[in-house]
Amino acid sequence: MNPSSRREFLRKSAMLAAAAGLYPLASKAGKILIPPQNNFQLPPLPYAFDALEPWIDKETMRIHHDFHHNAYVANLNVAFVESHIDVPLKLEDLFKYISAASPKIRNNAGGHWNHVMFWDIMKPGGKKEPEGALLDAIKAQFNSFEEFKRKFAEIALGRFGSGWAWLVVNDRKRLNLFSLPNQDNPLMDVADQKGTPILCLDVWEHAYYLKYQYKRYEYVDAWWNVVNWDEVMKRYNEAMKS
Ligand code: MN3
Repeated sequence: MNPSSRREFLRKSAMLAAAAGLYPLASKAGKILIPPQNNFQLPPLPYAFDALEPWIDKETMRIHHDFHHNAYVANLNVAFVESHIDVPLKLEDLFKYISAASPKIRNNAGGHWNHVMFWDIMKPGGKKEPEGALLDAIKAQFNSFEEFKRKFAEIALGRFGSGWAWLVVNDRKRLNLFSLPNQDNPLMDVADQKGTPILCLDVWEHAYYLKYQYKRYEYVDAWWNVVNWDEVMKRYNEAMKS
């Protein structure tokens, strides 16, 4: 092995070790005290199940949070026990090396993290549109807020099967819109487009089928009424600073 390919080999090995929780995610920090089967817990929904009515119905929210999201959390804990690796301190760290983890960890870590973000970027009675630096950036890149919404909806509707639509700040500090399949997210090394997510939309059928059936376009259209623009602007400003 020549010196440069040896360096590359060592670099990749270190990344795999980090993904496996060996370094520096957990073992350097000492023993993790929480029992592994309970490392991840389902956070409560930040509002009542019926808070997003009439746009997203109570029953959909209850099932989505208490059963779907809960299952990702439960399965994630099981996946770490099965894999015999330490649990990372932060999922964001794990995502950088997720290609080295099992499909069960990838799907359920994404499922857990994405839903926490999804609940946070929604709220009842929020602003109708963003303001300040984010609105300026949207207008500069998409011409108008309406045009941005049209493009975002197009991406959400264009995702074949299950997945998410994402708005991110990319490494050039530009906004970018795309969708990813299943529970993948833009922080994962496997994602074909990456960035810091500031807005996301779950377009799995479980997110809308009870109320909207096959009419995903009606769900996407209604969803704009419950976007928590204060939270999205906060995420935008943090992404621009980092
Ligand atoms: Mn979902």
